[in-house]
Amino acid sequence: MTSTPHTQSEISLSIAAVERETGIAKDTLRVWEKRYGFPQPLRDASDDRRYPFDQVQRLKRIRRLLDAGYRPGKIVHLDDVALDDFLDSVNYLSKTDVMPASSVQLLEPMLQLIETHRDAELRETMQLQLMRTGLAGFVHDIAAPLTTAVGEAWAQGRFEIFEEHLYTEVVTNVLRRNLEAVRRTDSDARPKVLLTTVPQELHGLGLLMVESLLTLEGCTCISLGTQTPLSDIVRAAAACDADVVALSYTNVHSAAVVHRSLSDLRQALPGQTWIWVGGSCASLYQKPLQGITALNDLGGVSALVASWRSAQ
Ligand code: B12
Repeated sequence: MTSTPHTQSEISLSIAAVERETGIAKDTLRVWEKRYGFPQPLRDASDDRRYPFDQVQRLKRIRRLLDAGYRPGKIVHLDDVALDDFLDSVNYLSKTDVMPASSVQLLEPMLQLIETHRDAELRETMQLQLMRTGLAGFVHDIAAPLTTAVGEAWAQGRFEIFEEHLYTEVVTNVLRRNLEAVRRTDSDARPKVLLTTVPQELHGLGLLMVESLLTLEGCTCISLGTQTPLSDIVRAAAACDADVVALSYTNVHSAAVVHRSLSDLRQALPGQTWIWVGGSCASLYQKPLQGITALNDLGGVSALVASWRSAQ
């Protein structure tokens, strides 16, 4: 079967797809439409909203400004030129304040390799960096900030989705290969950590980074990859005799979803099985449950392992 490719101006998304793509809730989109006159979706034959591609792109920019602390009333009504002015100042601040100049210098050449689709050179550059810094240094100084930078570049329209996929393939490949080289063969090393994500969470790079660090800490890691149904996580934890279940949530979920899945899992797992949670959504997990530890970054992984070992 062949299909005619759509041009970007012909593409339109449903409200659910826009929510997924931008992280802006459906109700909020409807409220903004009434209150600020933007977005202005078209209607399909069933009178459902359809959001044209350019409006979705503008919504992504608005989302970035909201994340940077702007209020909707100040930015939702703005046109692309005005939004770009605000974004320039946010990008300037985030580059200079959040990412040290040395990091920008290190990452920008790799971003350019992604942009020009030189995947073999990217793989080679990453492998060289890894040999210089070791696996842990590579995870902290390259893989984590570069992944965030790739997400930013995509949100700003610098990268296309396929370029993000290309990057994901290369970094996954480099991490996996080097992780296998340090994995121990005795599977008795404790803690035994089962790693996965819940259904709807397709992002697995954070998990792979944690797996690398945990393996270097001498843990036994069993990764199920992404999207394991909760009942299967519970069965796998029992079958593998896991001491810890480690989960990763990026910011595609609402606080309610994160909290519900964690409390369901906490109830279903035996009390002695610890749960470690990370990823950008971990900060949404605000009502801590006993036996669950949430981390926003990779800096605390050694301390997590040490606290499990000292409790035995
Ligand atoms: C790669 C990527 C993809 C790949 C994933 C492939 C793969 N095999 O993983 C693909 C192409 C599949 C993808 C799909 C989508 N993506 Co995407 N993706 C990304 C990207 C670039 C990296 C994601 C990632 O791996 N992050 C992991 C790390 C780097 O981030 P982290 O969550 O902050 O975690 C850190 C720590 O907390 C720690 N950590 C993580 N887990 C754990 C666990 C434990 C136990 C511990 C201790 C620590 C820890 O490690 C990390 C490193 O510091 C991000 C950009 C970003 N900034 O994250 C977008 C991003 C997450 N994606 C986004 C979107 C919109 C999507 C899609 C909806 C797009 C679409 N139209 O299909 C889908 C949704 C899929 C879904 N339902 O989950 C948005 C989410 C926006 C929002 N809602 O707020 C982002 C933020 C991009 C953006 N800037 O807009 N994506």
